[in-house]
Amino acid sequence: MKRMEELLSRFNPDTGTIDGAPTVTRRLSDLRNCFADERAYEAALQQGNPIIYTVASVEPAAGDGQLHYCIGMIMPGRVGDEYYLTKGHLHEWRPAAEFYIGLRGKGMMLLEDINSGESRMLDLVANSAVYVPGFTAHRTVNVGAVPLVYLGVYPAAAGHDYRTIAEKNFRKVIVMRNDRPVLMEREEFVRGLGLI
Ligand code: S6P
Ligand code: ZN
Repeated sequence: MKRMEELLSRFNPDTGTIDGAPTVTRRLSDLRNCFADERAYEAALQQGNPIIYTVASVEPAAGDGQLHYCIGMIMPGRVGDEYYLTKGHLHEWRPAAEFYIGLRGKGMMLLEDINSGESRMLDLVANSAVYVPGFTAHRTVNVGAVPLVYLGVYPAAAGHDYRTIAEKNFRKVIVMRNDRPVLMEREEFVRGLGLI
């Protein structure tokens, strides 16, 4: 039997931390090319380099059948009309699915099927969960006024592929229109800004 610390974890949905787990911090400067509005991104960087999100991860064991999990916390805010977001990724092991559970705040997930190219925007709020199938790029955004906190559970073998997203980015963006999040074609959004 594993040690108690490997079986039980205590997390804090207010701080987005898990006792004893390492936390990665992503600041605005780490998110170059993630926001479609590059002009607003550069302008925001001139104002400072705030923390956009943190991820505390627990990776008890590697190998087939094992699970890893994390708590993500995304701050409220926007760059232009785009809500604060995660880098977004595919799993290195493409068939790996993931399960997200909302703990606090008001968020949305952007899913993009890499085979069909189809996109979906789904609520991620307390008492709801989003199933991210394999072969699906996923990004999380905070569309509310308080930090968004969620738990993600994924196969230990999933791995992160940020490269593919960095090269092509998502086809769609979640932006604020009339105070509400809407899903738009990236190209249409960028054209509307006069950037192409
Ligand atoms: C891992 C899982 C999450 C994300 C976290 C941050 O498979 O999807 O732990 O890593 O939400 O997002 P990102 O895109 O920066 O890894
Ligand atoms: Zn993932």
